[in-house]
Amino acid sequence: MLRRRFAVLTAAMIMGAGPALAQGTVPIGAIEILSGPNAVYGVAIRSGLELALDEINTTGVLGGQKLALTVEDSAADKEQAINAARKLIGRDKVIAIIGPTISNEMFAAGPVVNERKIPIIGTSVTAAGITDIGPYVFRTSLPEADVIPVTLKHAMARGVKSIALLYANDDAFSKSGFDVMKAAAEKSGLTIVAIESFGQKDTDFSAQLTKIKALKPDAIGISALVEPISGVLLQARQLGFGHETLFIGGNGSNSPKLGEIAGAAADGLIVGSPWFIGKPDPVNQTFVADFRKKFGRDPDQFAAQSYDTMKILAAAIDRAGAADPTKLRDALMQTNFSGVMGPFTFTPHREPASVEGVVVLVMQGGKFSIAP
Ligand code: 1QQ
Repeated sequence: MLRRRFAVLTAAMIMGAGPALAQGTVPIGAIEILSGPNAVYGVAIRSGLELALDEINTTGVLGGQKLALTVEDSAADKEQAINAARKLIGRDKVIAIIGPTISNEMFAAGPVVNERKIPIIGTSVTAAGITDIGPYVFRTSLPEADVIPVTLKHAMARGVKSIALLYANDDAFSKSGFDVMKAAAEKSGLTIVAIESFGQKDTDFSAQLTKIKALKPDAIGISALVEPISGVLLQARQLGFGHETLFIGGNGSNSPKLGEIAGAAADGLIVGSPWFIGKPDPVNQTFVADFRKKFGRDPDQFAAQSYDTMKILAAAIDRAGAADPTKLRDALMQTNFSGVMGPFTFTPHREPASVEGVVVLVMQGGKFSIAP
């Protein structure tokens, strides 16, 4: 008995088994922002992944193996995102990676993962060009190019004819979202009265806002992450912008954090989203109830997207029939899933195929509801 145990131990040691994975687990990784001002996105995403994992691991994948998820913090830093990818691939031998949280990080870490031929799936990245990184890069989040035109159409139906654009010029998502806003505004015949930019760490936007105020646009489109957008809104109210000006956000403002930081200054802002907490279908209502039960708070769009993505990944692992990244890539291409976001398939370029579910939301009292 003793001898046998010794033999097992030695074999494990000879094989160099490091911090060994439990037998019969399938290692997967996630790279998310869990610290710093943008942690609100990554923490929501991690929660969605965990809730989906609970459900998946009641039966497991590949005939009963558990999915073992390792989440690395990228802190919104490109180098840290790259290191996280290397760790997950080299140390944890993951067969797929979910994340990173923001486009800036994906443009840095995506090429590293793609080169190793490991599927990587963004659940929140919306800049143009993400899946151009390579054939192993997928996303389940709708690009801004699919969402912003819907938001602008809604604004125009409410009588908006002129717009000023304001964006963070040192972040890939913010810049790309601005490009989309500008192109969509031009295409739909809106008059662009001003284009102003700032750095994402800036806290004083008064020069830009003062200029814009003198031009009296019907709307201001802001492309930035949640902290700078909140700062812009707070300062705009101080400078006397009232509700005669419609504030229009992009994906960065799809977080309840907007209301937490900006308070009433965010009231009235509209934003397009592929998901809404009040979606009445039973799949979504069960998700919302289960999420509240597990975490004691409401899910947001980012949690909904990651919840579906984990299930899309688990189903693809089963279809692949083995914990094999190349087979998994092919199996992901065959995705035909119905989740809290609605029906989901990938285009041949590994983007979400359907934009039908986009709704325009309005922020009021810290909560989003369907914009009237
Ligand atoms: C991107 C985004 C962010 C708002 C995700 C959190 O859309 O970086 O592409």
